Amino acid sequence: MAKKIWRKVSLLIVCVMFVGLFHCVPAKAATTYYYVSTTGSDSNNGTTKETAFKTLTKALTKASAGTTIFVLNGTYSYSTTFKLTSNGTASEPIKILNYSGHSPVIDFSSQEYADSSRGFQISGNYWIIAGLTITGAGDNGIHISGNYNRVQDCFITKCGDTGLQISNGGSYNTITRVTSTYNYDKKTNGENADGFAAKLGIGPGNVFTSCKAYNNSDDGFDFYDAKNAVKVYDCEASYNGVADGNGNGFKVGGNNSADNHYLENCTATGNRSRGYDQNNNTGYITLVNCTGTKNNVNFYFPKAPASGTHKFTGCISSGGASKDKIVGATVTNCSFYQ
Ligand SMILES: [Ca+2]
Ligand SMILES: [Ca+2]
Ligand SMILES: [Ca+2]
Repeated sequence: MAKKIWRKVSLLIVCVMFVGLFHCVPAKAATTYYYVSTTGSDSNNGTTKETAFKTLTKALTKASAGTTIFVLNGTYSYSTTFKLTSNGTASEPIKILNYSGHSPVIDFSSQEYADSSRGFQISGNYWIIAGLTITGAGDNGIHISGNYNRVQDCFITKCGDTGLQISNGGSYNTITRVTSTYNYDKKTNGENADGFAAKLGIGPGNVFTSCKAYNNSDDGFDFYDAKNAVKVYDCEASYNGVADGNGNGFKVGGNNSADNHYLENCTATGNRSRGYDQNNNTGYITLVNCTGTKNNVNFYFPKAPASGTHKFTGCISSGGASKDKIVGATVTNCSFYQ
């Protein structure tokens, strides 16, 4: 016991000796709050509602682990991409939030229509974006290539490509209660703009929960050539497919990548082509309690996986114009149109 106490006392003495030199006790950075208001000024200090910054651009120059930026009501127009390259931490993410009860709109419609014209481009880790309406980006409203980011309670619309896209290795991102709608790539006649995409080489651990994709020109959700499995809970894909768009609700993989995607409690309604579709995904898909209603084809899985079987449980198909195609699946308590 005496030895233990002496060890503690000596450690304390050593710490005291080196405080200021080596910071024995790591100081916990205080959460720092900044405010953005249409009536603010970028020469303010930004630290209260009354002394808010005018632009998110200015507030983001202050962003580091533990920073929270509150955005007040109003429409904020920007023509450049917010490149979120800093990193938060698990315990101190960097947050961009609507101020409580406020519904700010971030309007990118003055952006050039180009692949590089994203609204928010998150290559950093541990960001949280919540409570924003994001509209009119020349490409994706939000593009994520970083890890452990969260987007929640946002409304994304009228972007020139997919509303929210995860690509380039993005891992462990969670997208919750986000709606993505009326996205349309006009110069390619609608063939690319999905509601949500996790495609073209993502990492593991990406999850969509309670998200809605409707009236997008291409697909609702697209996991083409993902390279890793995505999990989807309680999501909805409706009435997608305009002009040259494919018009699938959930396109769960393709390009001979073996990705074992998992969907539970999802609904696909009125999509121009298929409710649940894949194009040469060689992995197996698990669908639990998913419904397809009034799509041209509700469930389209015409090929057996390269290994394993698809697992469809409690799925219901109704009102499809053409028959479902189900091959290589273990089917339990489902009602398909065959
Ligand atoms: Ca594009
Ligand atoms: Ca397409
Ligand atoms: Ca697509």
